[in-house]
Amino acid sequence: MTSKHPELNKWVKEMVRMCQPDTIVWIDGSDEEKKRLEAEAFKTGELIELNQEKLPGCVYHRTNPSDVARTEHLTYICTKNKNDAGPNNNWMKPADAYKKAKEIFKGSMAGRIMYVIPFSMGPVGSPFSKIGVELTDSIYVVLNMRIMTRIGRDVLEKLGKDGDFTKGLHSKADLDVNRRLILHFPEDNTIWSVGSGYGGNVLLGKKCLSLRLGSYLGRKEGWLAEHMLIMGIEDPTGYIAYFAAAFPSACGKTNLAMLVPPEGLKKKGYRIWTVGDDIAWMRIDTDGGLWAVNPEAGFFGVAPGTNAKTNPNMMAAIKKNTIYTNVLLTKEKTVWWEGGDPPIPSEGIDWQGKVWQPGTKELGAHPNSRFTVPAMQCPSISNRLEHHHGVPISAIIFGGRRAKLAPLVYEAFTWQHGVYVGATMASERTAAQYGKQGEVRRDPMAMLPFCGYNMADYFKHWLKMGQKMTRTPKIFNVNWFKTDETGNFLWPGFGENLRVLEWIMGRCRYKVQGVETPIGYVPKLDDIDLTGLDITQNDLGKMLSIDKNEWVEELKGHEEFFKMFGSRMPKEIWDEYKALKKKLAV
Ligand code: OXD
Ligand code: MN
Repeated sequence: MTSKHPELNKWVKEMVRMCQPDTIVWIDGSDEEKKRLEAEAFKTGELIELNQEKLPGCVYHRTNPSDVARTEHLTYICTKNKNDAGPNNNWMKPADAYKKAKEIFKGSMAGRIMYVIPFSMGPVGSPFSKIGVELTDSIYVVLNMRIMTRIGRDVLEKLGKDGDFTKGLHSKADLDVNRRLILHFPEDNTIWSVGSGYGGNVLLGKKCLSLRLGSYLGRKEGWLAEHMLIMGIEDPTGYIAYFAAAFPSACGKTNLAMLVPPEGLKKKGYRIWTVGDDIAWMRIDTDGGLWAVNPEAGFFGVAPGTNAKTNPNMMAAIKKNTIYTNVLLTKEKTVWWEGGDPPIPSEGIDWQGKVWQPGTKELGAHPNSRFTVPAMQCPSISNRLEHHHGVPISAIIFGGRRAKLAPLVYEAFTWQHGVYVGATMASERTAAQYGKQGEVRRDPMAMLPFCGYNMADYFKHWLKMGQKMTRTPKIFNVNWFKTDETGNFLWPGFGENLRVLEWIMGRCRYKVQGVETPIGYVPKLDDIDLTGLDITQNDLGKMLSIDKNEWVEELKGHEEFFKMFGSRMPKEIWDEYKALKKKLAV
């Protein structure tokens, strides 16, 4: 089989010449194809079939132990001009990058099959969507792409004879970390990934296309590709407000996207609708407002810590048709992970294939072990996931993990100020992350590893988008992680976060007032519903307080970060910096 698209056929031929696969298989996306591929992978051991009574349609996979996370130091943006990639990216000259990777790709698929996966990010045919084609030698990749994106015949049909598409090439090659490269060529609409089998590096629709190339295309075409969840909150009258929210990793983004209202608020009649947990593509629609689609069709979530309390909706979703990666495999062919629901299995095989028992020093599941699950299986999924225009965004929420400094919630004064709030986002490292605990990492809009071009230009693009809108979303910042003197969290988090979202919703509908502070508007103490919580208004006051000295100190970090971008940094951001400095001085 080939396609009706001469350019696509020509490119596949060229890549075949380089990678030398034995066979080429065009993926049609059918159920029979899925069964055939699974059977093939069970034979080779690439996949293990799980207990079909307890986990129907579920399979298990282990990656190479040296290949368990995104390798940011091997990820490059290859633009002709180094400054276009910016200080926020690793950079290689396109010609050098192609040459270096070619050496690894050459003959890498000998003895293997090359799968050609046509995929659509966003509903097939939506004006928001983008088409890509990924060539890969991994069945695991095909089966994951099948869940995370829309694949197959419909996509090829939509592409027609001359549609635009992103060229994605992936080979596991020999999985050697010294011969691993994740290369983005925004000027060629091309991605080359070699030497890895880990999701974030190899599911090319996700971080590579939807964020790195997506952000580049977004600037060129006048839209935003963001590392954000999208959720709707239905109030007791049936009105649904949609929010997009960006958090650095380890801040509970997936849990927030599908939270279950706590008892007190459920009685009021609130309901959550999940649109996406990781990526938002946002455009200005004909009404002058910002509309968002989730370009993905599945969730690629972190397993450890996911349980019936932290995320009951996800626990319900992953009971069928799910790919489990690097979790603990039990004797009865079910799965478990640290921070999962009881019972703890008496014995199992860990993510490295070794025997594990409770008390074993090593973890049963890798801290970055994952599940891949169709979004439609989530009980809170919104039917707007398939809507061509997505959802209208009322508020954009930024957040981070800060033990001090940032109050529980505050609202930016204007869009421009909100861009400043996003640009100065930061999070403190937790024990689960490599590096010094407590150290503050700047991660503007949670896009530092994902912005496919110079971040100074990215801030400029955000400012420009604000000027173009007539129904501009409000911008907020939240911090669930403020602690008391002894290091205990002040706020209970999880489902209770809805109490803060309720205030945000009230602000968007001009129903509650804010209290002005130097950094933005915070809630009046009466306006956060504390019913049923063991929190006094005095405690809440502490969570909402602003310590000017801490903020003056924080500003030094802002300045240092912005200076990295030199004269490319937009003046408006420096204006906001100066305005804040002045307010803090009085
Ligand atoms: C992810 C990430 O996997 O942000 O979503 O790393
Ligand atoms: Mn992410």
